[in-house]
Amino acid sequence: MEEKKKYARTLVTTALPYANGPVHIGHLAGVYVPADIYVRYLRLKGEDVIMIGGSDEHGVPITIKAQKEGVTPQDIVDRYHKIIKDSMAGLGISFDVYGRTTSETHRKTASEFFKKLYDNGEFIEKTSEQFYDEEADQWLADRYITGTCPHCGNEGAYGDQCEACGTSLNATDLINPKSAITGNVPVLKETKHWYMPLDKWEPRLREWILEGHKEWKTNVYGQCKSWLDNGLQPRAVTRDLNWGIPVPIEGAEGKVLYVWFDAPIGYISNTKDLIPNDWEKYWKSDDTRIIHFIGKDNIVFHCLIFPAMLMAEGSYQIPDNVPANEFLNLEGDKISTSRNWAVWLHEYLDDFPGKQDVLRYVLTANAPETKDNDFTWKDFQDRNNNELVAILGNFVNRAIVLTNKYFDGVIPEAHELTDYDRATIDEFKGVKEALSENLETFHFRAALAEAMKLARIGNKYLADTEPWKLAKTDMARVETIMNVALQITANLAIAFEPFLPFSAEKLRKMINMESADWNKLGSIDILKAGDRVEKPVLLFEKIDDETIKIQTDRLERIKQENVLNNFTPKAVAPTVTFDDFQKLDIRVGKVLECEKVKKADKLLKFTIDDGMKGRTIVSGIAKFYNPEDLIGKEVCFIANFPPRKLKGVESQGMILSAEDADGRLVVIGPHGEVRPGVQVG
Ligand code: B3M
Ligand code: ZN
Repeated sequence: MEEKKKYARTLVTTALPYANGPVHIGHLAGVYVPADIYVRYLRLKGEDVIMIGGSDEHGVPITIKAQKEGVTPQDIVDRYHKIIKDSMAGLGISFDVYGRTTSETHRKTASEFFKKLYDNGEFIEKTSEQFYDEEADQWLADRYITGTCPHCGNEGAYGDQCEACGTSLNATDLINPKSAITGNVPVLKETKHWYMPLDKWEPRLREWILEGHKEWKTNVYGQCKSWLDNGLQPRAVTRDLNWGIPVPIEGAEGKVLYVWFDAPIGYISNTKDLIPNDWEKYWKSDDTRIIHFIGKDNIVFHCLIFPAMLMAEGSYQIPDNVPANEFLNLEGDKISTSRNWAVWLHEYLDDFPGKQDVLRYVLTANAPETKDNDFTWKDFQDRNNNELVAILGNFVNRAIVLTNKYFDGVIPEAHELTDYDRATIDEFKGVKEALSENLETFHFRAALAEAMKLARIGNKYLADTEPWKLAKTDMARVETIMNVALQITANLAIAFEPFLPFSAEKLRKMINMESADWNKLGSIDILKAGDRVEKPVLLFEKIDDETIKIQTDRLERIKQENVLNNFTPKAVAPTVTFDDFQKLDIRVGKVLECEKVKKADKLLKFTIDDGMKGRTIVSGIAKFYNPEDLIGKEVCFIANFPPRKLKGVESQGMILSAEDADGRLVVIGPHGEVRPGVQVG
C-alpha cells in the first residue's frame, strides 16, 4: 500500500450555500454537520485545521428570487446571508470564518484570478447565439426562458431543464420559447464569452483522480470517471448578466463571471479574510491537505472544473479529498426550497430550543453517506427517546446521581478490579481506534455508532453491577464500580465532543473536566479520585407525540398547499351535442334531512324536496361535510338516473359536486333562490 502522505495542516472547505433561501436539514446532513464533526475531531487531536464557509451570493437563482419579490439581489443576499450565518452558529457549526462572495476581498480575488488566466492565454473566446429579451433589454439566462419540452410536451419547461420529464435542455431546444420576464418571444443574438478548455486539462485530471485517488468515496470517484470517460468540453466561465463580478477585461461590459467560476474562489477569499498574512500557507504549500465537503450535485465543479482552474493558475494546491454525500429526503419526498418541503434550520432552532444536539445526532446517525436517505419526524423522536435519552443520557445521569448520593459528589477510589470490570474496560479500549479510523475516512455514521457503543457499555456495566444493591453491604465495591463508571463518563465527554458539542460541554462541566483530549480516549485514569463532580443536569429529555405532531401537521399542510398550487385542469372531454346534454335531467332540490349512512363512513343519506313527492339520494361526501350543515341548502342533482342500492339504501339520483385538486368534494347549488324541482340547463 502507498504510504500516507505526511501533512502539516488541513484546510476544510464547505460548499457555499446560495443566499436565496435559508439552510435546511438536507444541506446540514450533506455538508455542514459532517464537516463540523471532522474539524472538531482534528482540533481535539491538536492538529492545525481551519474550516472555511460562506454564502454564495451571485448567480441566477438570486436574481430570480429578487425579481419575484420586487427587491434587489443585494436585499435578498443580505437577508439570507444573515439567516444562514446565524442559524449555522446556532447549531454549533464551528466555522473559523463565514464570509460572503459579495465582499470586496472576494471581488478582488476572483477578478485577479480571472485576469491571470486571461493574461496567460488560458481561455478560448467564442461567439454564440443566445436569447435576448428586446423589451426588457436583457439577456436571458436559461432559467429565464420557458417553453414546450421537445421530449414530453410539458409547456412549462425551463431553458436548462424540463422538470416534468427530467431531461436537461439547451434553451434553443425549447418549442415556442418565451421570456419569463415579459412573456415575449425572445430573439437570438450573438454574444462573446470566455471558456475554460477543460479538454486541455483532461489528461492531468484523469491521472490525478483515476490513478491517484482510488481511495475517494465510490460515488465521487464514479461520477468523475463517468465525466472523464465521456470527454470534457470547453465551459463558458462568463455570463451576460447584471449581477455578479464584472469580467475584468476590455470589451466585456455588461458581462460577469459565471457564478461557478467565482464561488469556489470564495474559499480562497474567505481564507484571506480570516488570516490575511498566512492564507497562502493553507493554499499553496504542499504539506497542506485540502478537503472539500459538498453535496453530490456539486461533484463536477469541485473535482474537475475548480481543480482545472487551480491547475491553470499554477500556484495552488488541488484538493486531497472531496467526500461528497448523497441527498437526504424528507418524509419520503425530495427536499425542495421552492415547494417549501424542508425542515429549515432557523425554524428548528426556534421550535426545539436547546436541542441542537438532537438534530446533529439524527442527521449523523442517518447521514446519506452512500445512498439517499430519508428524514422522518418519527425516526427523530425514536432516536431521541430510545438512544439519546435511554442510553447516553440515562447512563450519565445514573453515574452522576449515584456519585452524589453515595459519595457526596467526591470521585471514589478504584480498589481491586474484578474480571468483569477488566472485560468492560477492555471493551472500551478499542473504541478510540475504531472511532479514529472511521472519522479519518469520513465514515461519520459508523463513528457515531462507535461512540454510542461506549455509552451502551457504560449502561450495561451499571445495570450488571447494580451498585445501588451493594451500597448496604460492600461500599468498597461500590467505590470501584463508581470510579469505573465515572471514567467511562469522562470517555464519553471526549468521544461525543465532535458529534454533540453542546452535550459534551455540559457533561464536561458536570465532571469538572476542563478540556477534552482525544489522546486520553480509552484510558481509565482521566478523572482523579478525590476530585468532585457537580450536581446532575439532564443532557436529553423525551420528546412527546404532540411535539412531533406539530411538525408532521405542518408538513401535511404544505403538501396540501403544493397540490392546490400545482393544479392544472384536466383536458376537456370529447365534444357532445346539445341533444346529448338534454338527455340528462339536472334539477335543483332542497335538503330536508341529511344523515350518515350506518356502517359506511363515506356516505350521506339526503332527503330532498324535489318539488314533487320528494326523494332519497345517497352521496359519497361524508368525509367533507357535517350532515347538519347541509340541511336547508339547495343542491343540484341528476333526476333521471336509474335507482340503485348503496349499503341497503335506495338512491334515486346523484347530487352534483366539484372535486378540488386535493380530492375534496364541494356540493354544487344555485346562487340565487329558485323553487325546488326546476331544471338546470
Ligand atoms: N452555491 C450550489 C449549492 O448551493 C453552490 C455551491 C457553491 S460551492 C463553491 O448547491
Ligand atoms: Zn419534458
